[in-house]
Amino acid sequence: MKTKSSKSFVDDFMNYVKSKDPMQFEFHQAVKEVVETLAGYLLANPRYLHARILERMVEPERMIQFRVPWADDRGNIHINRGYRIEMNSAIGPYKGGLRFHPTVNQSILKFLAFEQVLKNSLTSLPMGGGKGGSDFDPKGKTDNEVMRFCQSFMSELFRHIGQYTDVPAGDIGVGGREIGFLFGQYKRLRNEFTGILTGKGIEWGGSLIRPEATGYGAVYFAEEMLKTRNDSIKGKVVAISGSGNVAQFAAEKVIELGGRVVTLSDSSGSIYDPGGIDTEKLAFVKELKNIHRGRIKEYAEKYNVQYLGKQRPWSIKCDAALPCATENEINGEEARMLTKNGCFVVAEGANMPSNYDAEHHFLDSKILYGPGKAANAGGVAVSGLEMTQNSMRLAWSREEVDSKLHSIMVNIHKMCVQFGQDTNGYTNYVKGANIAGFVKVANSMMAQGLV
Ligand code: NDP
Ligand code: 2IT
Repeated sequence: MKTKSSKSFVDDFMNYVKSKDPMQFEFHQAVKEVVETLAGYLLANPRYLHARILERMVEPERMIQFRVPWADDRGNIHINRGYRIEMNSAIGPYKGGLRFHPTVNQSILKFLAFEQVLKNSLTSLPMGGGKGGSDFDPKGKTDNEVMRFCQSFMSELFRHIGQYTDVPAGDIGVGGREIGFLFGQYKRLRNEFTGILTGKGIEWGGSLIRPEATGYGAVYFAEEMLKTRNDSIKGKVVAISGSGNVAQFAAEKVIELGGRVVTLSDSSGSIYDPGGIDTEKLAFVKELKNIHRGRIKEYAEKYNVQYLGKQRPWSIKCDAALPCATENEINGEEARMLTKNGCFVVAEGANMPSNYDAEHHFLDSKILYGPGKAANAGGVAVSGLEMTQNSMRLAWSREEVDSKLHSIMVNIHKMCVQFGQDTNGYTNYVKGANIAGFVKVANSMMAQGLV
């Protein structure tokens, strides 16, 4: 094979990916990041090129798309689209969340599934990668409507999943309530009580710490990055976006470790509480979001703090930023604002929250930048631990699961340093995570023949 430069390798590969699916912009973005950081490694290890491993990895093993008809409380009929992308099963059954959000389409799910493959590999647990969901919008729906939707969704999905095949979980718009309805329908159709979903309730096969795991894990990862500079979260001013599952428990862990959380947000705007969100205020947020399903603006009204309507929280001065809402929620300009205001740690609770410019700005600024597939891997890691407990038919204590989660995050950090540290001592965690995640999957694919 003739020698290519990294740049032309990336260009050729991206042209190949784009020619197949020209409109899948989020998928292109996720693949480009990986290919850019892997190019040097691949050119130095041509066996992966000969085997065309990367070309295989960007092609889902299987994609399922299906009709999800359901009736609202007034009897009106709605039709949504359901999906499951079974991306890669080289190291274990497909594993990854389900997202219910109006923006869900093939591009979003393929980007998430592609990230998931490398993320799951980083956890060191035997999980392949997948992602699914629907363009159904749970906002404003009654519990009964959500239940009927979930039952209809599972009435097709059940034939594609299984404890040894594909094990979905939650993501945006899919939390404990939805997992319950989905599990109930699966059990009814199959007449089988097995661990086919994670994020289940504690009384029926769930794991302690799974709800906390993504947020806690992101903060453990931030702590590990800070340790490399003899620093810690204690005393740091932290801006968090989102106010859902990941944001709530990231905030909880920051508070516990002595940091000051000054922002939260939802898709309507952000709140700025300069004094810091304490445990009591966080309990209000959890009730507001998980039970009343209200808007974050109500926090500003209750505690008389500033509400930044239609704005993201990145204009607020902070030491650390934890984006925990959604993809591309930090653009280049916002990234520059963050670092200009002194932010030097970014740990991504969300998947791909920094756009291409933002990510490159963080790396060029040599701040501590932990990309989603490393920093938010705690959620799927504890899902893996939930699968283990289900297989063993026993349940571990809170302390046991938390300590395993902590070790997994420390280990992911270590692997990122191993593969991502440059000769000047700066760790490019993006490069580290991508190479470390890739190697295990690629070697497994090579060992399994042309699959
Ligand atoms: P939730 O549905 O619990 O919360 C999502 C939060 O993000 C809400 O505050 C929501 O606001 C906000 N949000 C969603 N979409 C948008 C948007 N387009 N623009 C602005 N704000 C938005 O989801 P999670 O907390 O579970 O997920 C958050 C992120 O973390 C996602 O990127 C997800 O992929 C990632 N993640 C989740 C894991 C998990 O275990 N749950 C594991 C690893 C990563 P609103 O209510 O107004 O929509
Ligand atoms: O993006 C993710 O890692 C998740 N939404 C969690 C997946 C899982 O299977 O727990």
